[in-house]
Amino acid sequence: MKIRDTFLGTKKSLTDRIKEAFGGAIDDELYDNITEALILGDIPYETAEKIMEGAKNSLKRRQMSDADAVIGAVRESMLEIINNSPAFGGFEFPCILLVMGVNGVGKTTTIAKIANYYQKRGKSLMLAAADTFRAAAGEQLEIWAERLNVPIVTSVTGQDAASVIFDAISSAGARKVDMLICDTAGRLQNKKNLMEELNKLYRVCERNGGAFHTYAVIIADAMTGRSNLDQIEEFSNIKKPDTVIVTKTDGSAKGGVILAIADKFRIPVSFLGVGETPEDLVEFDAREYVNAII
Ligand SMILES: Nc1nc2c(ncn2[C@@H]2O[C@H](COP(=O)(O)OP(=O)(O)O)[C@@H](O)[C@H]2O)c(=O)[nH]1
Ligand SMILES: [Mg+2]
Repeated sequence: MKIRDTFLGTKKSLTDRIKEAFGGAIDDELYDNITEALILGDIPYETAEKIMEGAKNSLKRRQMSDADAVIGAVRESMLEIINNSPAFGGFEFPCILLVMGVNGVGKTTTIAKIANYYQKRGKSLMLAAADTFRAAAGEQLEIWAERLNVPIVTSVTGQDAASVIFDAISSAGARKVDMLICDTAGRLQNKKNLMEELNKLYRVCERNGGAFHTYAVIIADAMTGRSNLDQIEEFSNIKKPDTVIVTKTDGSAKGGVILAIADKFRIPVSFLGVGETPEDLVEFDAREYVNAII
């Protein structure tokens, strides 16, 4: 699957709405209509306004006034917002990825995808099952590890996640693996505990990682749209994530959450999840993404 085949719902609705709203004149009504369409595509109001400001300016400058010009201007303005936010520069090896995100967003599946991606590029991998809260979470990761033929440090439900990660780091160091990917819990008894726990896990990685670079990777589910932003904000309070991976872009998801991440948090998006198998991961590309949504 290619990025251009993602977010198809957004593309149709945005493009159609702009064409429908276009009565021949570029006026405030048209701008309002487009802003509304952007918001319906999961773009926060302030970001939508920013996009429209940029689009208005470029249309004025170039004195263009047809529907395609409007679409082009909106597209360029979106691209500018993403390009103003830092781009993902890749992981430095050896590294530890601490993968965080609410239950069900696709953490465990994405770990299999990342492992597959880097394995294909000649890197040695190891996994750590540090989601010890949810029963069966560890087994799910073990199944992936077996299929991908990647070593895993397993755990039992209720085990201290920090001790799992601690063991995994020593094992990864001894085997000299290039990348250790740690799964974490998406839910604990309460929110405050979860944030404290993740903070602790991050510190365990930093303190004991030695030569390993530690990256906080947050997984966001495109299907849940803007409600992801609250999660990212909360995680940012403990540690600003180094990168976001957006999953489930293959369904009827709206694409706006990526613009929101760029505009509000300035966290680079590295990959998009485009399905349920380990192969279903594509590198994020700003222009392809913008072309996919409008
Ligand atoms: N369509 C689609 N489904 C996905 C994607 N990523 C994960 N899933 C599905 O989402 C569900 C939850 O994934 P899981 O990895 O268990 O989430 P976790 O609770 O965050 O670890 C599973 O059914 C996955 O197959 C994706 O990119 N596209
Ligand atoms: Mg999981």
